[in-house]
Amino acid sequence: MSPVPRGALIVVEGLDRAGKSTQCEKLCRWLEQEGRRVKHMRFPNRSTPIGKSIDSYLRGETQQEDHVIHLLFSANRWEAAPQIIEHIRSGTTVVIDRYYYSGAVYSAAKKNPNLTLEWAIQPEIGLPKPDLCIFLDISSTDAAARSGFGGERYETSEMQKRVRNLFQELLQKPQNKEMVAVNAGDSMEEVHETMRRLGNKLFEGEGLSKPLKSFDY
Ligand code: Z5A
Ligand code: MG
Repeated sequence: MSPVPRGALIVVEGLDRAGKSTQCEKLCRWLEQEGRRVKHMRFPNRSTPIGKSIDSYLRGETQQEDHVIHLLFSANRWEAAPQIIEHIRSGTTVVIDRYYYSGAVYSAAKKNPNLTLEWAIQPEIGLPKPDLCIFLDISSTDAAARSGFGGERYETSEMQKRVRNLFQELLQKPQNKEMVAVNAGDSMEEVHETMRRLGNKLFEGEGLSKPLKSFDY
């Protein structure tokens, strides 16, 4: 009996209101229609004890030292890592709304001199590495014009500009070849169509015949 082919690990990243959650939903629905098993996850996962601390921090109800909250975001991914690996191994494709790329850039964007991008990326080393990371790129002005912007900590245009620059920095790094930028200013259907194309390319390529990698920097 031939082994079950592994699932793919697909991450959707971008600024607040770039359309990540909308596009993750659409991508999952399309993958299911294509006959694939799919698990939709998101970070922060606010349902765990660590996630609840993150949630109250993001709502401004509690304070945390910058490094502490950074490590909590990372721990929130590490606590899910065994589950991600098991889904992929058993043939389920995992679609994740935000992952360690957000982890690194939001903390580094705080301009704390002791919390650089290089420092912020370290606790993420060893996490399951995505086969594809779709970066939904949108200007902070366009993102701010979409409904719901402004409710949580970090949702200021200055912070969003720095976050966008840091995402661009990650895109340039040779170790992040799985990152692809997509214009998130296009219509929802256009963005979805581009993402379907990227999905088809991934499933038709050689990459998924190789084992899932661990993130290395
Ligand atoms: N954070 C961190 O610091 N460290 C970490 O490790 C992680 C996260 C993982 C909460 O994240 C915060 O946590 C976040 C980063 C930080 N920063 N802040 N603040 P979150 O993921 O829970 O929440 P969010 O990212 O603020 O934003 P969001 O609301 O989830 O945005 P979205 O998912 O990208 O957008 P959406 O909900 O799909 O769409 C937003 C609206 O735009 C909605 O009305 C849509 O109908 C509309 N929309 C979507 N696409 C389009 C297009 N193409 N055209 C027009 N309108 C559209
Ligand atoms: Mg969202």
